[in-house]
Amino acid sequence: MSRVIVEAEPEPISLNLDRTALVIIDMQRDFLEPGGFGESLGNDVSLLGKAVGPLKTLLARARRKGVFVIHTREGHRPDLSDAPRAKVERGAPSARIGAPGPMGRILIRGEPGHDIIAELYPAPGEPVIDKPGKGAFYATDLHTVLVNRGIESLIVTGVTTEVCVHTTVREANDRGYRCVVPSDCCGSYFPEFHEMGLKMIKAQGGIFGWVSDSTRILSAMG
Ligand code: C5J
Repeated sequence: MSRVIVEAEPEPISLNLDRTALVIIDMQRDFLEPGGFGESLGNDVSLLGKAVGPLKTLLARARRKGVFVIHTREGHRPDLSDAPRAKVERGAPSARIGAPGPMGRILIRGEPGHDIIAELYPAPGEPVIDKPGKGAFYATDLHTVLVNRGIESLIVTGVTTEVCVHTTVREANDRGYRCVVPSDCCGSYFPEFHEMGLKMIKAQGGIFGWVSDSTRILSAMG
């Protein structure tokens, strides 16, 4: 057993690295790359890009230490049969799920913009969970994959802090996982939402989990 103590708020968290997964949420081209769907909506994608460097370092260390790595992608079937109308019929018609975007149809599986950015591309054998919702547990087999690996703790990273990362942490907490979020390995188009999202996780004695950063996690991992 490889147990480490990670400095975090509201208190240090003890992780058995053999039973910990690094979960990388939705680091997709359309959310992060200049010229993608996120930027076409007027967002400053460099705010998300700040997370790539620290996350790349954490991913490399996790791989070296044998920590289970899992990736997710938000998206839908090309025929939109798994996309609720409430989600599809939102926003300007040209910016809706399934509409033609700058990197292919918006949030459709198999389109270039739906793919994971090159810097964090999944290695062979690392599961990729295609999720139709914001939370990575909703309508996916993520829980089964984690249970089968004996995972009890998650390092949750990715974008965006207050949407898919937050929803996933809440879902994970309800399913009994202990979650730590490295603040520099996630990001939001809205810096104030990023800050508040992290505050919400660690408030009230860690109501949904713990917040740390890549430096403190790397130092604990060794
Ligand atoms: C994610 C979103 N991944 N903001 N999606 O957070 O729609």
